[in-house]
Amino acid sequence: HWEWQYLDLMRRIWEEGDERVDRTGVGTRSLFGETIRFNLADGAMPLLTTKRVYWKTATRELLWFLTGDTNIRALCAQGVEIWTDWPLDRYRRETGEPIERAAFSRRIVEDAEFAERWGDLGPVYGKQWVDWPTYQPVGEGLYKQGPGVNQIAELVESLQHNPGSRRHIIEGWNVAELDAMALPPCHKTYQFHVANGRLSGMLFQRSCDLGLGFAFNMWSLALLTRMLAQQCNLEPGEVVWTGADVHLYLNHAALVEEQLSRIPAGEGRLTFNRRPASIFDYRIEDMTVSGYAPQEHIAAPVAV
Ligand code: DHF
Ligand code: TMP
Repeated sequence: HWEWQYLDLMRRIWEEGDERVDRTGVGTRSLFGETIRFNLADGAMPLLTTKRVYWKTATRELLWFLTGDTNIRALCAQGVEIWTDWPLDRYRRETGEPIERAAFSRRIVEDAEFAERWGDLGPVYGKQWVDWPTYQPVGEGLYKQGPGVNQIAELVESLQHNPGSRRHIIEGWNVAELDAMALPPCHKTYQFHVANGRLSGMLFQRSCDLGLGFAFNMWSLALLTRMLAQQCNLEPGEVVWTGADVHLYLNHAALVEEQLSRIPAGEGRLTFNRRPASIFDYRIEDMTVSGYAPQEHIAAPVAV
C-alpha cells in the first residue's frame, strides 16, 4: 500500500530527524530530500486513510488558487479556515485587538472593506499561477507593467500542442515578491510529463509539515494532474512528490503516535461528473470520491 511510504517517512523523521527551533518557535524534527510516488491508474487517489482528510477543503483551496484570488474571503465564505490564522495573526499584531478567530472570519465574510484591508495574503499561489507580473522597458531605466502571465493557461496549451516538452512547469517562487507574501510558497514548483498518452505530475515542496500540510499537498498534486489530464485528453499517469525540508512539529507527538499505530485501508477513488469547458471551470460538485473509508480524523495544532 502506497501509504506505508508516508508512515515510514513519519517514523524516520520522528526517530532520526534533526531537531531544531524553527521559524514558528514550536520546534521540529526534519529530514532533507524525500520522495513519495503514487500511481493514478483506475481513478486511484493518494488520500491518506490512516486519518480522515478533508479532501473537499483541499479541493476548494486548489480551485481558489485557479481563480487567481489571494484573499481568504472566498475561502471563509465556504467555511474553509485553513488560511485564516495568518491574516488573523497580522490583525492582532497590528491592532492589538484580541479578536477570536471565528469573529474575525465572520467579519471577513460580512464586511468587504475589512476583508480588503485584512484578508489578503499578498501575491501568493493564485496570483503567481494565473497572473505572474511582467515588466516592459520604456527607456531611461523606466518600466511599465506588462500583461501578466497565465502559467496555467500556457501549461494547458503546451501539454496539448507540445506534449513532449520538458518545460511543463508551474512556478510559485517569484523571488521579487517573496517579501510581500504572508508565507513564501511551500508547494513551489510543479512539472508535468507526457508519455504513452499518460500525464504524470511532480511537485517540489521546499518545506513540508508532514502531520498537517502534506495530506492536502499530495491530494492537490494528484487532483491538478487529473484535471489537466481530463482537459488534455490524456490518461492519468503517476504523481511524484518530493519534499526538501520535511518535518514534524514537536507538538504533533500525539498525532504521530496515533497515526503510526494504524494500518492503511479504505482507499478513495475520484471520478469527474462532467468535463468542464476549461481548466478554470471546475467546481466542487464536479468531483465524486467513492470508497473512501478512512479512520478517524486526528486534530493537530498548526504552527503559525
Ligand atoms: N503552516 C504550517 N505550520 N503547516 C501547514 O501545513 C500549513 N499549511 C498552510 C499554511 N501554513 C501552514 C496551508 N494549508 C491545514 C491544512 C492545510 C493548510 C493549512 C491548515 C489544517 O489545519 N488542516 C487540518 C484541519 C482542516 C480543517 O479544519 O478543514 C487537518 O487536520 O487536516
Ligand atoms: P516556512 O515558510 O518557515 O517553511 O513555514 C511554512 C510551514 O508551513 C512549514 O511547516 C510547511 C508548512 N506548509 C505545508 O506543509 N504545506 C503547505 O501547503 C503550506 C502552505 C505550508
